[in-house]
Amino acid sequence: MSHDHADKFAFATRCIHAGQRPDPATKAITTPVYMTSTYVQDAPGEYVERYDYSRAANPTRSALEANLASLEGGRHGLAFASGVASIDAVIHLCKAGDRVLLSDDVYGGTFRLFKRVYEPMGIHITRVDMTDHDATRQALTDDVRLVWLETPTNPTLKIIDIAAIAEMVKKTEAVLAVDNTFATPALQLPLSLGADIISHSTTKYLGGHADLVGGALITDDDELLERLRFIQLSVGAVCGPMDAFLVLRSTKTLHLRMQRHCENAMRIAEHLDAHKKIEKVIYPGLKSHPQHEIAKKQMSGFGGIITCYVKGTIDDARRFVSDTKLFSLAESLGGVESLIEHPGIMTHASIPDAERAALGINDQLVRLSVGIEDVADQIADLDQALA
Ligand code: P1T
Repeated sequence: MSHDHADKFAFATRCIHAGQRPDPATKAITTPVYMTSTYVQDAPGEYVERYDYSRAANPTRSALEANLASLEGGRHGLAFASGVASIDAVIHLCKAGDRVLLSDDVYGGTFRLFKRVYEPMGIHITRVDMTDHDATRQALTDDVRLVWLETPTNPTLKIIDIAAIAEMVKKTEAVLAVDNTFATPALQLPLSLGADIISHSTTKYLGGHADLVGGALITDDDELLERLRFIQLSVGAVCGPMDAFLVLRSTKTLHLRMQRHCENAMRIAEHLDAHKKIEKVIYPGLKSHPQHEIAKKQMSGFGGIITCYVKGTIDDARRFVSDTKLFSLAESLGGVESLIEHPGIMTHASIPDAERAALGINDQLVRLSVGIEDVADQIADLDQALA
């Protein structure tokens, strides 16, 4: 099946087939890893499609880009060397003097890129709690050219109503970019809700096996594609062919993995919610989550990430994350294996103390990336560590 015909099919079928076809040279069913830097030209400037040099295009990367575009319901994909490289490409749509409106709770590295790399270069940054629509509307001043949000947010799992924000942004000159890393297209389709660009850290669920670092952008807009493709070619942080192959291999099972991540996370969230050593659990699937109704509306599942506040002090939280055995103490998320971490010390350390405190990223906060192991084993591990 060529990707030209893939969009007639349901999500699970597209996971496996979109963007891929038997290799034209041999009919190999699996897209080969094209380890090549360049392509032979018949005459100067005469080459196949866009294949003149591998920074511009590589067939393995092209297959991944088409696959991800199809899964997100967009027409165009671009694969990058990391999630932050894909964010960096979007920021390049702005120039000095422009303003970016950023959701207040984002991955620490995203905050660092906007605040510490681009703000000193003259791009203004406003951060706002996008669950507060009045505040967001007020923050959408005339100079805003890019609105960037994550939902669910990292790490406090706020759910932002993408359609509501898109409606506000449509009335302005800004572009709306949604980081869909936590939900993935298996659970949430931001383009269908009005986003202009989707960003991914493919390091996470799309890669799914903790064996690569990568990123991607998806858009349905031809003009945005041309601008982003030019930035990708010029800046050069492209996804290499081996990493593209690994992500492509992983998206074949994305629908199944996400289903299990969601099932296990729901069980664990309920279990921790009733645990005497846990102060509070944040999981979009719990009725107690402040935006549970929005999550039900815009997501088809609640994801594999749980955050919780451990009772006691930072030492109790440290002991919890250090004493799990099945849940490995590590940054990152979205792999088949369960991970646990302390955002304040680890993934969100680059956010200033006062801002972290205001967001609720405190000493007691622990983040779980619930893997697809047996849920009884996962629960037993968390219980023994809490005991
Ligand atoms: O690590 P990289 O592939 O560059 O992706 C950055 C990134 C972008 N967006 C979101 C929502 C992310 O969570 C990340 C990376 N996050 C972690 C490493 C983490 O442990 O939260």
